[in-house]
Amino acid sequence: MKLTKQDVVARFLPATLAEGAQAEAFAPSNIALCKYWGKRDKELNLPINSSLSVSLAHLGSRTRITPSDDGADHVLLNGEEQPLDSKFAGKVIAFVELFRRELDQPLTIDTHNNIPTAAGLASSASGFAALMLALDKFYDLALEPQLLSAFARMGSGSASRSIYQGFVEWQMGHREDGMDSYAMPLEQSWPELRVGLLKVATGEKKVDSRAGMQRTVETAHLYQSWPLQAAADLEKLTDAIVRRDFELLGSTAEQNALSMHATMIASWPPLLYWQPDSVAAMHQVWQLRADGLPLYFTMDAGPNLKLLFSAEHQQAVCDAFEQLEVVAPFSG
Ligand code: 2P0
Repeated sequence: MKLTKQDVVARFLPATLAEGAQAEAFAPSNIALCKYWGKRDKELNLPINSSLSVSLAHLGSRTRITPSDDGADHVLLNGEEQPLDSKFAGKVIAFVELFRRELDQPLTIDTHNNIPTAAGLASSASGFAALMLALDKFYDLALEPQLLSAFARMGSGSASRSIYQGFVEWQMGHREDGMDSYAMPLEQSWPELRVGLLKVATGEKKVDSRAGMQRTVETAHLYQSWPLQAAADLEKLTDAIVRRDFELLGSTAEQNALSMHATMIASWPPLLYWQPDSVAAMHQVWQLRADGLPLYFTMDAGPNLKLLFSAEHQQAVCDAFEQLEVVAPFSG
């Protein structure tokens, strides 16, 4: 029988928890330089490949948990109450239930994302990481970071990486219960590194990451090459970070993203997250690079680009791309 999230989490918790008073936690968004794409276990969000990301410092989610005084759960997002039968509230409550179990304590879960909505960034990574960190405090669990990461992963795979700031590697692991599939921070920092969030289009995407990666794994023959590509890229990125080799970092991240998109395009029905403006922006990056600007991009399951460059080139990059939101991941 397949293990469920409930089975796995229960093993690490006391039989019953004490009711909590209140707790609040923040977790950053993250951008993968080596992407997570494809699962070997959908229930536990166990990946087919290891991945590596950089967290976005102050951009992310802040979640507050308080006891609710009217006998019912409440889920708020950016100050607005979400119906309990909505997709968002359903996911939040299902995750809370992994910990609350038979405790009869209704809660208010209040999440604020400060990710610029204009940047079209996904917020499930920071959202589940912040929720996990808040639950850890609320129930006074004092879990180790590796457990926090493994549990956050069950909410959303990429949330495993949002437990930490800086460069983060999520090792795929091999165990059936997934407890060796968690993220760890790298010790290296890179103060001059900049990530530029370039908005191409906003609005809900038609196929979310979860469905998109499943379709790719099931229908794209090209996907067979992905785990090899990801493993080689992860090694190159680690080397680039250790040596602070920006060209190696940028070129590897860009090729990794385009390789992931190639597997998406080779799916059936095809998955093309790009808009015409995404392609135009890619050509603009390539032209600027040909003209001598060290500038690279990465892209996720959406039309927007994330630009990678060094602080010394920020002015030139901002001149080329108006309204770029620039993040310094190692600023603090
Ligand atoms: C990543 N993405 O590594 C990749 C690149 C999107 C493209 O992680 O099903 O929202 O919740 O585990 O974590 C988005 O996938 O998917 C993602 P689930 P998740 O950042």
